[in-house]
Amino acid sequence: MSQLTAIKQCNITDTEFLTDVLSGLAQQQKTLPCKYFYDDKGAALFEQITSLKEYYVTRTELAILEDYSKAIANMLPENLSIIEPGCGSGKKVAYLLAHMSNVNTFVPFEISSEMLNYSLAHLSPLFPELSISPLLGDFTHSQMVKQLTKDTSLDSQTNLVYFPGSTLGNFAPVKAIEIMNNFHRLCGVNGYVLIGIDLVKERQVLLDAYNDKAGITAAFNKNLLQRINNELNGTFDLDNFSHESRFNEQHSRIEMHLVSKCDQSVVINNQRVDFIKGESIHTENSHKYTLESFKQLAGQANLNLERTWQDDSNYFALCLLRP
Ligand code: AVI
Repeated sequence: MSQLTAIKQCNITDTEFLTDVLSGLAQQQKTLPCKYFYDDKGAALFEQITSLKEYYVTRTELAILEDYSKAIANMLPENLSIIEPGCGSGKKVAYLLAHMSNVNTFVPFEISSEMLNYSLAHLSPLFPELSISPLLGDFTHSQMVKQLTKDTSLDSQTNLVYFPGSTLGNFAPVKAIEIMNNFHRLCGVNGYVLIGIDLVKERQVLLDAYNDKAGITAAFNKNLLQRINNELNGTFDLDNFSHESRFNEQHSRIEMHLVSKCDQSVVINNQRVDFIKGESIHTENSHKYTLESFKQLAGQANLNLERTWQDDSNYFALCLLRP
């Protein structure tokens, strides 16, 4: 039987969806935080995105894991604990665990207790010998991570912080450094960090990955407006917005936007927001790195790049870092 320790929890403050939405839409370049994409419908749409032909990200990372998890395991010591911030369903770590005999504990670290329970239910029968020690909290919240590392026995083990999926790319550089600092804290002085990053590549490949022919990414983007309608009494007409993916050369990132097709007004919780034709709401950034730019970024969190594993086309990299 796998061992399961009690879920450790740190207080999570209200997400303040309404405040974030209204303040984002009050800016000159209207924005909405991408973390709100993932209600049930958004999570299901993202799951569909991961198997789209144009969206190479997930299958490329999984292929790298398939090819190199033995090599990755060989770089790591015995009796390892894997901590996965934002582990979701636990699907990705299962690939890693399947090839590693040196792991005795898995620490799923999630903001959603439902997802934590789901990952436990998924992983326990697959890895009956594994001890699973869930943490409920927000890995982007530095104070919370500080508190959790104090309250737990994480530093009595050798830890690998595993952060796949190119999720780091969804954060602006300053926040990405802060998050890697949190990983530094979580892994401890003798620990390891394994991060999946999406690499710079031909522009059209990037644009298509975020604007697929079947319109799933467009539906994912527009679902954010639907969520505002559902949860904040919004009056968005989804047909009055079109989805766009743009490449921002200066910041080396894909941006997703929702462009207003006409002059229009929308009401959210009794507050009016005006749009002119052609004006956009910037909904997501997905930064694309070179190995050098990523090395520099990680260096600012005092993490050194030790090894990388890539696919043959150099689309994606798994990067092993150490304090
Ligand atoms: C979750 N994240 C890594 C995805 C990405 O590629 O930036 C989110 C996404 N947005 C549109 N397609 C996928």
